[in-house]
Amino acid sequence: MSNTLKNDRYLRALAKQPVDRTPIWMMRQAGRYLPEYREIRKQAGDFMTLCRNPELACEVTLQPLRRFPLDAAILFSDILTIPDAMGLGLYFEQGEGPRFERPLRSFSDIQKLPVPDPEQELRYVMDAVRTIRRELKGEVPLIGFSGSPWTLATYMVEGGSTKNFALIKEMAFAEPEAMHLLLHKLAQSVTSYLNAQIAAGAQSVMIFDTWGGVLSPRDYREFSLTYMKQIVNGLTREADGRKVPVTLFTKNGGQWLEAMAATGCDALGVDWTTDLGDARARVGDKVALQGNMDPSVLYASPERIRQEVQIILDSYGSGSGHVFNLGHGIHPGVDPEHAGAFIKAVQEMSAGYHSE
Ligand code: 1CP
Repeated sequence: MSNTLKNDRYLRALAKQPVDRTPIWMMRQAGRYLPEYREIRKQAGDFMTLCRNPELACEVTLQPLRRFPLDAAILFSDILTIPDAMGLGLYFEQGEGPRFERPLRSFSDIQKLPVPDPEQELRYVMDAVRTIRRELKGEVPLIGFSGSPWTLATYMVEGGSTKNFALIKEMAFAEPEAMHLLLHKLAQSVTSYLNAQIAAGAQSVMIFDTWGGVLSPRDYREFSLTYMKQIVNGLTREADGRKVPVTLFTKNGGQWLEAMAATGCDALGVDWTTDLGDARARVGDKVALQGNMDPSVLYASPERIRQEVQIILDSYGSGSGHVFNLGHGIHPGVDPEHAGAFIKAVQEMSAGYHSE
């Protein structure tokens, strides 16, 4: 596969190489805030039909890039494809978020779980990666992704989204052996899934640990970080003669940035509850940083959005190693014009922080 990129600012920033301005992409940049996404989603019927169709998945991946001058594309899929491929039966109830038909209830459920073969049960994801790479025509890099073992386990044990994490924490504390067997199988599954995405053409990968932040510091290391580290160690780190950077993101994980950086990953996603400049001072030269505007700022006026962009650029300071992003996914109710104002602000205002 040809590896020449017209715009490689995102990969250069992750490698802390000089850039002309700070690259930007937005978590959940393809999705419900875009009317063109809602249109395709309506045609497809449901969300998983969209994910399972490589042409449609490619189309919605490219939608935000047609509208905005973003510096990276992210595969349109979901973190819950792995549990689905393990046989749990993923479905979406209208307006209710993800659910599983067969959540994990016992040690024997976990013992029976297979580690999926990405080119078999998850072939539709790999086909989407191949299609998107072809259609991107080298414009910008493609980001592949997965959930972290802990985050996937929360959905698999709870049977869907949860507010208090009662069942998963009961398992962690009352049946640690079962918990660890599940996390071990998920770490193996995520490693082969991400390696298959890299083989199919993903030029960078990100691990979303959306729920690591509900754990105590000790439990975070035991149940989440250990397994993300195993994954980082098992990933293909180079493809077509270029480094494939790995970004770890633990939502509400600001207090653990040093420990996360020590896993050997290339970059950390930072949410808005941590000051980016403090984060930079703490991790030093070890990793690049991605973030970290509160997605709710996009409800405010373009002027207010610009102010916030300025605050974040000042906080990180000059030099490479920063990928601008939201601290979490863009909300479905945001006006796409405001997203456009945000991206424009980063592009216009960030050049002064780079001397190239
Ligand atoms: O159209 C619809 O109704 C479905 C909404 C939707 C979308 C657009 C879901 C269901 N998933 C997605 C796509 C998605 N999910 C992407 C690709 C889009 C892009 O970024 O451009 C990605 C990277 C994800 C990742 C994801 N899914 C995470 C981790 C990141 C995060 O936001 O914290 C999580 C936790 C999920 C689970 C999930 N899938 C869908 C929803 C609504 C949820 C969240 C459920 C919950 O809050 O517990």
